[in-house]
Amino acid sequence: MKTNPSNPSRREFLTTTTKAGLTVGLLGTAFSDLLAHPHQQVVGTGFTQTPLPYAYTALEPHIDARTMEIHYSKHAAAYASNLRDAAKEEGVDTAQPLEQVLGSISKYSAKMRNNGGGHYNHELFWSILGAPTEGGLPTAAGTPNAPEGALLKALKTSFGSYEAFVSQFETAAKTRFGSGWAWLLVDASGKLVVSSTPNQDNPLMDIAEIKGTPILGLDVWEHAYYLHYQNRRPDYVTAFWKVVNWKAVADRFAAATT
Ligand code: MN3
Repeated sequence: MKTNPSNPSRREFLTTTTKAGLTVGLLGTAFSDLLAHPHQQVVGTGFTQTPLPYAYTALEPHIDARTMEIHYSKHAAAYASNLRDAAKEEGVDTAQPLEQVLGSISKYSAKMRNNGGGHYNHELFWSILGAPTEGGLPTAAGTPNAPEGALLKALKTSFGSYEAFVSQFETAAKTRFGSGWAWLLVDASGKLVVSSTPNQDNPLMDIAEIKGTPILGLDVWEHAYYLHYQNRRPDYVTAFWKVVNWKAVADRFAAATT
């Protein structure tokens, strides 16, 4: 999945080339194919919820089924619905990837910022979680479901070691005051960086303190953990590593760096 807003989306490219093709009368077979399927080319995050890629129970015992059900079907569903309302009110084309709107979010309303961010952040969050792996923190390449290959190399280059990255990320998640998110992102120079944002902001937004393409995110709003962990956010943050789907993170890393 392409999530880097700094690259023109495939849809944008197709729209542009299709118009150019029509203008100069170069409607070949390929263009005819494209015109026959004009709405199948959105690459990136859409404006509706994608189905959760696993059951509500899949992340037990680290993230409980009741929390997942309420989180996905109530909280995240509301962000998606409110985002579509905001898009309608502000005349935003929902065929474009949401990433493009987030990149210039300062031009839109608070409703768009809160719900566009809320929707994007949760779609990313569901995608980088997966069935628990035993053995706790993956600490080396070769450990089942640990970062490996180019991603592991980049983590070591950027943070010194995998453990140093984990420590920095946990600090960001534990010390975010109130509601927000912790992120691992790829910045403009291709370096991996840890950050945290308040509320539903994220690193794609032009108003973000540290900008880049997020490839891993942790929701530290109380609604994400309170039923199971109550006030013990640090325990939730530590347990998070057991349900990270590193393959999905690696895919996002590859998409953000190619
Ligand atoms: Mn949430």
